[in-house]
Amino acid sequence: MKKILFLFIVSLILHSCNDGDIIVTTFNFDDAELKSCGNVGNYVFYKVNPEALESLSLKLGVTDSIYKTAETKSYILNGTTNFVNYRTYDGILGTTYFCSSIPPTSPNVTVDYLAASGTAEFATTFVYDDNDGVPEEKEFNGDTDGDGLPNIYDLDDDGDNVPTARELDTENADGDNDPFTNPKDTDGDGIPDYLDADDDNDNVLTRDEDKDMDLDPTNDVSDTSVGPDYLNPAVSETYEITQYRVHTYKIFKSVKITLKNVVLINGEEEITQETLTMGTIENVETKDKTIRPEL
Ligand SMILES: [Ca+2]
Ligand SMILES: [Ca+2]
Ligand SMILES: [Ca+2]
Ligand SMILES: [Ca+2]
Repeated sequence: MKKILFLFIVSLILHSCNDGDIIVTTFNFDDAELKSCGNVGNYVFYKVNPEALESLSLKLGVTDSIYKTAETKSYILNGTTNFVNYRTYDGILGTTYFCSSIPPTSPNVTVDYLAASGTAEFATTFVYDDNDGVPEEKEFNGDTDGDGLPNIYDLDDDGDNVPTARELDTENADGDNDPFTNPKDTDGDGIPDYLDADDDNDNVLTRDEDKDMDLDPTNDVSDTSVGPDYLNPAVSETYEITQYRVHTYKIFKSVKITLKNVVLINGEEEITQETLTMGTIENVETKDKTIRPEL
């Protein structure tokens, strides 16, 4: 999967309430990787710029499973359970500074801004992998067999109980070592086998040419000189199959975090940011799914 590098450059304007002076400063989290730890009830997101001995961190005491769905969620910063800190230190932060259960005693915090208002926006995106040999961008954008699993994460796209991976160019007939190019089309009807529910065009669904009814049509062979019955138009016995095989797929989840309308406060000093991009965490969560779709 692609790694996306987000450059993180933020210019801040500090307003000093005491004398009306405006101090302009820049802090720079270029190349600082957004990291996270914790879990439901106590999420921590942080990035550290070791050169300037500074950090930007977000604590979220929410009970949501943040990455459950591919959508954008907003959490209100309230200063107690949900808040942002911008801090500087008198020394380099250890790698476990933000994630240890006992707060580290060093380095010391030298400047501490707290944001108790604004929102933290979480944009979660999913990448699916059904490991079926069809590249995600080449999958049909829909649900060929209507089993509720879109082709991008359906390992049996035509629902014939023969996995897509076994219906491509499995013999490497074209010699290019890519099973997706020139996929098999046994009956020559112009529909490749992996999208064809009746692969031999004998008017019996491949799924029903399953004599031992074990949800695997590939092991039912009446004539060994031809091959499995579902690829042999001379054999057209039908068995009433009422189930799909079990399907598995993976979801790789990534999240982009953006702070909106945050007001960082340190005593009488305020830093206001309309939009502050914290960054993206690739593969923040990976899920293995197992499901038997309804036939
Ligand atoms: Ca499907
Ligand atoms: Ca698929
Ligand atoms: Ca098929
Ligand atoms: Ca057939």
